[in-house]
Amino acid sequence: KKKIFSGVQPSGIPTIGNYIGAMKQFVQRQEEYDCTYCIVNQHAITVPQDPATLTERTRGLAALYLALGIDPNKSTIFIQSEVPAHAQAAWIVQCNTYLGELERMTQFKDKSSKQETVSAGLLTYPPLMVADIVLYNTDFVPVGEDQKQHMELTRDFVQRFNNKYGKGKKILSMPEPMIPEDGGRIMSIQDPTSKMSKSDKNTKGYISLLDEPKVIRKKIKSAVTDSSGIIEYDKENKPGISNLLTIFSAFTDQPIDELVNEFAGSGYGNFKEKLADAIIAELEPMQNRYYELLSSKELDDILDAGAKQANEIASETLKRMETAIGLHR
Ligand code: AQP
Repeated sequence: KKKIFSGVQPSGIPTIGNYIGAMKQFVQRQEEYDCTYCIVNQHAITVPQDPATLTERTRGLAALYLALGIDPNKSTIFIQSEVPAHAQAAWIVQCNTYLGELERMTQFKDKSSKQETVSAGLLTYPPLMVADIVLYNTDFVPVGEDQKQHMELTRDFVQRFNNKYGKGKKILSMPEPMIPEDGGRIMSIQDPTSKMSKSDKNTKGYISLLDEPKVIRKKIKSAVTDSSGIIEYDKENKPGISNLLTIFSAFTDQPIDELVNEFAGSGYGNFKEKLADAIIAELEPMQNRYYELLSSKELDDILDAGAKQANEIASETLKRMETAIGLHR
């Protein structure tokens, strides 16, 4: 089986953007691929986090992975900081990545412009991501569009590392991103020109996977549209309604054109009500499972087993990297 690796940061409660862009695929791919899913808590600390909240969200994200349908008998689920090879490999990656490459990353530019002080870790976030991916001999990485540039950096690194240290042999596998055709970039429902983000200060801009049904209805009702009242897909001129159509399509698996036909002549009010129904129908049963799992011992057992499995594979790859560059006796 080909190998998949991906992760989500416990920097907030995941949104329907994280779900549509990445997490939904985590579940769908596990039959066909050998999957490893990480809770990337070391990535989360590249921006300030409250320690207690971070701990709580880390456990919460693990419960959410399971509640969404990731099956620990098929896939490995673990917490990044419980596998030391990530930080160790990241150092090797940093020493083989150029400052200019990192300073060019749009996520670094975006996120650093929003911080009062910028940690060195925010700049070296992509090398840690490279380490995450290469440690598991990954073939495919299901991610949203915002990670495309980091994936290109990962591929450049793998090629460079293999060329420089491989002596004709392949040390690391070359990974490829898996980005959904529609839904790779879900926009804020308050400002459809900016990306929906779980750490957005304006909580009305996103729908979190744990929002209660009545909150979901309220947020969808107040989602920004336009004054024309016509439901059509036109990303440029009607970004608000186009974003809602993309979300609708992701939650019902109905193609966008079909939805446009179905809602022709219907007002935005009715459309939004049906959209909220579709989101709630998918999220509500998942939320019930989440609350059952959150305080269970089963969750700890799964995370312990996951860390053990991940450690085995990751330390093997790390050894290979260290040996290749001369970090051994
Ligand atoms: N708006 C989005 N649409 C589609 N996919 C998205 N992803 C993020 N936002 C969208 C994808 O979700 C996965 C997990 O993201 P992450 O936790 O690694 O961090 P991020 O990309 O920085 O996402 P956020 O929600 O914006 O988090 P914060 O606010 O903490 O920075 C990734 O595959 C990502 O592409």
